[in-house]
Amino acid sequence: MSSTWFSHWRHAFKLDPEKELSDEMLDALCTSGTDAIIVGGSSGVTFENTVDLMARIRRYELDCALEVTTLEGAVPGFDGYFVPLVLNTDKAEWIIGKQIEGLREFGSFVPWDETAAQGYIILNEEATAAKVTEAHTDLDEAGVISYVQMADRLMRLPVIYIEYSGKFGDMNILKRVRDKVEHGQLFYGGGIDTVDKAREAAQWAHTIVVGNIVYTDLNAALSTVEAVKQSK
Ligand code: 1GP
Repeated sequence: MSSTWFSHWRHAFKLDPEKELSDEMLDALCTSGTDAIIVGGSSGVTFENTVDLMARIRRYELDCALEVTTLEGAVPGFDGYFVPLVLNTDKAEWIIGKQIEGLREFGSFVPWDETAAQGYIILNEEATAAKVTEAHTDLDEAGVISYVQMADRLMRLPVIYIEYSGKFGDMNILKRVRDKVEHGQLFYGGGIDTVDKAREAAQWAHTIVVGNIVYTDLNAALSTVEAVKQSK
């Protein structure tokens, strides 16, 4: 795995700018020992709510990155930027189209050294991102591996993101994916809401991402950090 600004991340919280989070909750997340906060959402992301959340996270000393999913939500001032490419869709706009629109408009402002593409493989059909992008989520193991090889070997993307957002995924598939990833950093996200799930996913993924549970059970979300720290 080559060295990047996010190489050391084992655990990250993903926060949605559209969702409400009190100062106390944000403080608990930012001082939990997690490596980073990723700001991103599948809908309702605006310049205003993204700037607002960034400014609140910036008071803390931890990495804060933006997953750029809309043009209006592309806000300067983050430590790093991720540009998602959804690989398992036939809709070219999600693989390269929106990204080209973004570069046409903002290409000269991109901080390239702190910007990385993520090869998303979305595997939960119920996830908003799967619906929006019309992702082919019904892949068998060989299918998933072929996307991983595309992302990691052919496209040499710095991040391979196995995304089950909203549901805990198939850990056997994640294990097989890990065996195949040679160059990129393997991110896993989806349904991590207990210490055990965090530990299991962290066994195979380089980086685990914890999202939804932050908003429904903060203590459970915080416990996932400890699971990863113990496995370091
Ligand atoms: C979402 O991968 C993240 O993009 C995390 O998933 O919200 O299910 O934790 P959850």
